[in-house]
Amino acid sequence: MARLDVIEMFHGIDFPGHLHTQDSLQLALKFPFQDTDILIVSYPKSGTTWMQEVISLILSRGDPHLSQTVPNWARAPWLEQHYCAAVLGASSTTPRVITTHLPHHLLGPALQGSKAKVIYVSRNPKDVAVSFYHFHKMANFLPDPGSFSEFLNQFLEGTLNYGSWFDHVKGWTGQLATMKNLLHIPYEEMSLDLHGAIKKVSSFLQCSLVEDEVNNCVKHCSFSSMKDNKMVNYTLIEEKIMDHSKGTFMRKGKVGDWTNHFTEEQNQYFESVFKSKMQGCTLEFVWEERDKEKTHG
Ligand code: PPS
Repeated sequence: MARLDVIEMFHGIDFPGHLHTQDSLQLALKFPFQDTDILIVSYPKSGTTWMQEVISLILSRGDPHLSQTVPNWARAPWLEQHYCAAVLGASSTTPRVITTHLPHHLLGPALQGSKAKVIYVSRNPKDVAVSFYHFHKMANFLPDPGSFSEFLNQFLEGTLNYGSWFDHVKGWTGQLATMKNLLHIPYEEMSLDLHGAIKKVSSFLQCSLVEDEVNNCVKHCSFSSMKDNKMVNYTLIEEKIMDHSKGTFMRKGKVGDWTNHFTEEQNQYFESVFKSKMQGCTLEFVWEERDKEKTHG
């Protein structure tokens, strides 16, 4: 399914016509979750693939065999993409691991009453914007990003594919007080203490690991291991869909790369939009000391 120039507008949000159809999006909203399901939720470029790898490794108790032989999209398919039903139908593995970029206001009703375990991954939106910008250059199913400045404006307006980062983060993290089966893990926490993050996720999944198993998970989901793993670095995807001469999916894997892209003016504008859009959001994000100092005094 190429449909590289098709955009599917669904409930006011643009999705790439490559892999998304009106039917696949509609089906996702009525998905019959099982209580044993594990759902990874994120806005794009927030650490989705990393969490897919963390979970695969936790479930295999640190054994990398599956992660090194089965592509991430077949281990943890995107619920809203057209091949999801086929992937889930072909496997009888429990628990099922499913991924989604859908916002809570669309997917929330399908999860109502379900005990499926939901892991929400967030990331500093400035780093998300930078990562997404570079991804737009290589992903031929996404529009040409134009200049970084133009792209950043679209990010802040919420008009990019997959919608608004602000709505996404507010929508899902706003459920933390009431949804017992929801865990929020920031990318920065994984970056600062991957070992601790893996233990936190494994305990949430009620799959406790011994120290050696945790260490194996850490080893196989490090940036360098994943960068070399064809099953997660997207080099299996053909050139006309992802142009690998224009960038790499596993690009830098760093916290704070935004400082290499934002001008002071862009940073100030970003901060003002952030402040107004995140008003009323009580969640404290710990992104990075440098960022905190720079932007919050
Ligand atoms: S997508 O397209 O939405 O599935 O992208 P996603 O996986 O959410 O985000 C891709 C970014 O995550 C980085 N990444 C990692 N960083 C550190 N360690 C590990 N193991 C890791 N795996 C993926 C990846 O490099 C992208 O970030 P940038 O900043 O572009 O490097």
